[in-house]
Amino acid sequence: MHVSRRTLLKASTAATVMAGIGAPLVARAQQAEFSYKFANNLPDTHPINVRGREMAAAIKQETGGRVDIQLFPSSQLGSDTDTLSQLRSGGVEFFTLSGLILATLVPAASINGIGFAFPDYPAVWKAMDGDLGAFIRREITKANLVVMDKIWDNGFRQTTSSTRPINTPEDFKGFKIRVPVSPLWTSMFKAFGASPASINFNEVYSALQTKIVEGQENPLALISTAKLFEVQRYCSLTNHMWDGYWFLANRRAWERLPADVRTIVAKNVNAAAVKAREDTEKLNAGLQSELAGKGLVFNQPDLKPFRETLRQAGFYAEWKAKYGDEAWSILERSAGKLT
Ligand code: X2X
Repeated sequence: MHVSRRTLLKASTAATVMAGIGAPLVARAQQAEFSYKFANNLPDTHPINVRGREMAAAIKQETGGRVDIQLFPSSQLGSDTDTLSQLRSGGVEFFTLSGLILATLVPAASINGIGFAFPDYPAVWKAMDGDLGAFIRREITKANLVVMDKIWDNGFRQTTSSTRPINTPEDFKGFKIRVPVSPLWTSMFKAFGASPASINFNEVYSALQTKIVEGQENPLALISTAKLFEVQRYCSLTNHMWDGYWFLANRRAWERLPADVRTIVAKNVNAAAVKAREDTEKLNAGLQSELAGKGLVFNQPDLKPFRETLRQAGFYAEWKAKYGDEAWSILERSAGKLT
């Protein structure tokens, strides 16, 4: 059972009243040597937070209570772009962030989000646990952040809307769609002729509810856990990109941990990432009927014309030039020929 510090303090205050001065020692003994914050933008019920809590408990136990990781789900410490600044300054020690948003700081980190690059999950894990992931992590390290080896799954992204389903690339024309704060996302939806608006995830529900935008795109696990189905009518299985979360650490906070403690933390974070991948993948595969039951109307568009539209708009050529030949050839080696 998890006992939060607040519960413990409350209990010890009560105990002090009843039993005198012995009890506060219990609270003092619980003060961890390293008390670190782990922030993310996901609902408490999302696999990343469920596995994240297990991970924190295992780390606390294996370090004999020296490391206490507190979770802050649902952007409680600020939007993604705010939290990235706090991570860099050291106000937040751990943060899971989409590589595509991290690209505002590390441009190469968005490369796995290139439209229609990966056909399926096996191709994703081969790339992200292989050369492509290693390349991205080197770039992240150059930006003076610490990154764990295993990326956490967000998933293949689907398009939802309150106004119309997306059946063909033409349906995107003029479509007011929320995208995360990331040049790649904006560029891709502009290539479709849509009107993308960059909005952090913590404002997405209300942006959809108040119809500031017509639609958004996210994996089914998030459409479900963030209850976006309450404010959307259609869900088009566009599978247009795969997106994942890098587990990042502030470098000074990481280096304050003794080497043996770092080993325990990294081992547990990576193990939790792998477990959360399985949970999220299952949710993304199995949620369609549940969401249909809640009123979302699904359609499966033919995806070939979408990729062709991007090609004709010069999207692949433009991003190949931005990432450079080396990065692009690593992507194509794992994902297949794109240009
Ligand atoms: O902001 C989003 O849409 C989300 C939750 O999928 C990401 O973190 C990229």
